[in-house]
Amino acid sequence: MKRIILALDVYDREEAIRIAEETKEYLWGIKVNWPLILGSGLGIIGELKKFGLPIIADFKVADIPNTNRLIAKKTFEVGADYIIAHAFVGRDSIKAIQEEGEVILVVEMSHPGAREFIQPNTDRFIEMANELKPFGVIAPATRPERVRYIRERLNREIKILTPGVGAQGGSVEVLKAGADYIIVGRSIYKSKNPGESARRIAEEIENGV
Ligand code: OMP
Repeated sequence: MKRIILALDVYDREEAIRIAEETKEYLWGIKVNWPLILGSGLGIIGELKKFGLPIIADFKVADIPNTNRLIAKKTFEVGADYIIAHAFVGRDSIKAIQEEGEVILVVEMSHPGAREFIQPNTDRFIEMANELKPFGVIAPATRPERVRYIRERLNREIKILTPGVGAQGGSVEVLKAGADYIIVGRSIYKSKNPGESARRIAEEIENGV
């Protein structure tokens, strides 16, 4: 089973397409964030769809229900399969996105600052996820013990996607803590040979997890 999601955080359209082409055989999916959208336009989502992999629009949506709905509608229209949303805006805002398509909910982030406001509320975000049943949740590969904690409390059918592998200090070991997928950006797209870097990570997963 493929378990790598490429975080394609480059600005340039040609570079993004080249990296996707070189790495696609090792990926479960491709995650598109603001840097790529701002650099290449929303149409890049449709272009990346031709690789046949799920596309996650990482827009970290965090607005009132109506604005969340408008953002989600357009994002799914152009071909995204999933959209990442912040939980702290409340159930009504998340339900509005779910009326348009599949959500991935942020329950805890990977950076140190996540300890300030997000981590103290993770239990409540997990509860919310169990109730709203999104496709998956975001949890930190930088803190495998937190991924284990979240896995123990989250309904089995909800996937855990973990960013923070490589550049942020996390490793593929997080899969043993209960993550379903790892999200990897810089370790792949900044390397001299993205295809080879993705292959190595896939091999590490196959050998060790
Ligand atoms: P690298 O640190 O370069 O591997 O990239 C990680 C990717 O995951 C980036 O696109 C981040 O925006 C994203 N991310 C995090 O790093 N931490 C989080 O807590 C959540 C995300 C995310 O939602 O994907």
